[in-house]
Amino acid sequence: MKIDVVSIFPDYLQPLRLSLVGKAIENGIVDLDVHDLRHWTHDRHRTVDDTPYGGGAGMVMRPEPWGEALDDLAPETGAGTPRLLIMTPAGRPFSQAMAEELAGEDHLIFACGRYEGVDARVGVDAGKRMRTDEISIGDYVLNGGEVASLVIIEAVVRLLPGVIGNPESLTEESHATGQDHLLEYPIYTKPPTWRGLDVPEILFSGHHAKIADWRRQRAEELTRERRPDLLPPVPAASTITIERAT
Ligand code: 6GU
Repeated sequence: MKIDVVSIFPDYLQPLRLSLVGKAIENGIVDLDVHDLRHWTHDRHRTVDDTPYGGGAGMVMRPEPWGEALDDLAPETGAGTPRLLIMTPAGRPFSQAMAEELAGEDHLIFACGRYEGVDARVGVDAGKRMRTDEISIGDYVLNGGEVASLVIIEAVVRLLPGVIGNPESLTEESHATGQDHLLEYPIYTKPPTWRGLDVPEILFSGHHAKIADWRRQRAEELTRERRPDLLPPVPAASTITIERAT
């Protein structure tokens, strides 16, 4: 998978060279290029931002450097166009389902906005040539899209074949699609007692069906408590008419 990231702070993406994603790059599973948006500026001050039309606080990223960057990174090739992801808190919410979808792509381009955001015409123009989405990683505001692109790249790359040693760990975890959308059950390792806290007895039983039942129950409890929004909707109680003798 080819991944291009465009940012005015390329160093923000350095953590991708570490750990699992770093190894995927070393192994050639991922070809990552981080680009400085200022490379596509032409003035002495390498300007990327300006004041918003219509007034208001903060600065907006000018469209020209973005347009040129995307022209260079997404050349017209016959073999499928890249997928462009514009990072913005106003985007569609990122999810595990989206990570799984993106893991099937050959080429992703991440556009990391800063300031109040990128001129709205950049996405419209890019959308004429490639599949373009504005994506948010949650309902809070970051200073820029760099950390959001780190999050998405990590979530996507770990799904690529050969990145995670034991592929079973991908299917069991929280939010994996096909897991009934439950949070993961609590897990334990040695020692059996630690600071007065015991590992639940059932886990020593060797009774796999009972353990599976217990885990399922704990997962449901945890989900009901923390993320009731993930549970299937409770069907409306059917209306029963009680007839009263007159
Ligand atoms: Cl993608 N960008 C910024 N700046 N803030 C965010 C975000 C993205 N997702 C959540 N908050």
